[in-house]
Amino acid sequence: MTTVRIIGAPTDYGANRRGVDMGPSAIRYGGLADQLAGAGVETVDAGDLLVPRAEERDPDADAPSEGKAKFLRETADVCRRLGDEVAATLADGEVPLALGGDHSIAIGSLSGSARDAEIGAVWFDAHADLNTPSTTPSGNVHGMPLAAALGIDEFADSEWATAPGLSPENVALVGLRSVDEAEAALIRERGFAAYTMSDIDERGITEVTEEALSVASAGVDGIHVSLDLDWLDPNAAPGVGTPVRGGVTYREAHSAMEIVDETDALRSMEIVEVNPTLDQHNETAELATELAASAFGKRVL
Ligand code: 4U7
Ligand code: MN
Ligand code: MN
Ligand code: MN
Repeated sequence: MTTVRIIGAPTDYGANRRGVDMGPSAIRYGGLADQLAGAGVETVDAGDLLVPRAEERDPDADAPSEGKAKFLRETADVCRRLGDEVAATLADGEVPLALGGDHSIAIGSLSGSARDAEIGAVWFDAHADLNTPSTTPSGNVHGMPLAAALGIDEFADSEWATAPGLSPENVALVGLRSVDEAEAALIRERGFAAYTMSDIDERGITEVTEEALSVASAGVDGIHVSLDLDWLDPNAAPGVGTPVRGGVTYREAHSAMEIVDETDALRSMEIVEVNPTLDQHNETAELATELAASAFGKRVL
């Protein structure tokens, strides 16, 4: 039987809106353990990593020499600890499920997941999260985790460059509809497997997700699934910090997570960017728990 270890990473350093730090509580309260039980997996809750309050920190304490990246020092500290937890979970034969927090925590989960293995990654998100301190329009690190993990440009010599554990050929982005110019250039130059909402409109969620998963899982030990709730349309997931219209529907999201389960390559996962202060009756957190259950094998019949 699969055992899923839940690791909360209640950060909001990477986002410019307060509230995503309440994500792990909201997702647990939204019924995560029951949903996963319904998927037939055992769960262990490792609790939350300790995250100092942003108000007590200087966002520019570790500012890069060029460009900007707010709370980089604090983010790096959380990601180091999360990476250790993820690696330890895998070493114990369990599947890590990290709960954010903002998407910057993916730097930690990816580095932990790729520590002793070759991995692929599927990025379900409205955004590409491929900015670097010099290309970011906002300075928010939640727009940079994929660039950090791939060691792009300024991140090349950083401790986060998980390569060769994660290689760019095994990265797939699904559901894109808000991509900054520099990110678009990078996607074209490096030939990332990137599927926009138009691709989903034309080809359907099943074909696109199957292709993304086959790209990510080709020749690797397993895949990391990164689920940013703003991947969904704001109608289905209102409680997110950076909503973008025109996302996937409730049913499409479930269908994609069911394909994740069927691919049988899931090594680690994270659910990020749930913001309870913007939510309605915790529905986005509840949706997150349902999607996790689908990814871990829950079915109606
Ligand atoms: B998320 C943005 F400019 N690209 O870098 C940026 F549009 O983790 C948004 O996907 C990033 O929610 C969104 O600030 C990060 C912006
Ligand atoms: Mn994201
Ligand atoms: Mn996003
Ligand atoms: Mn967001």
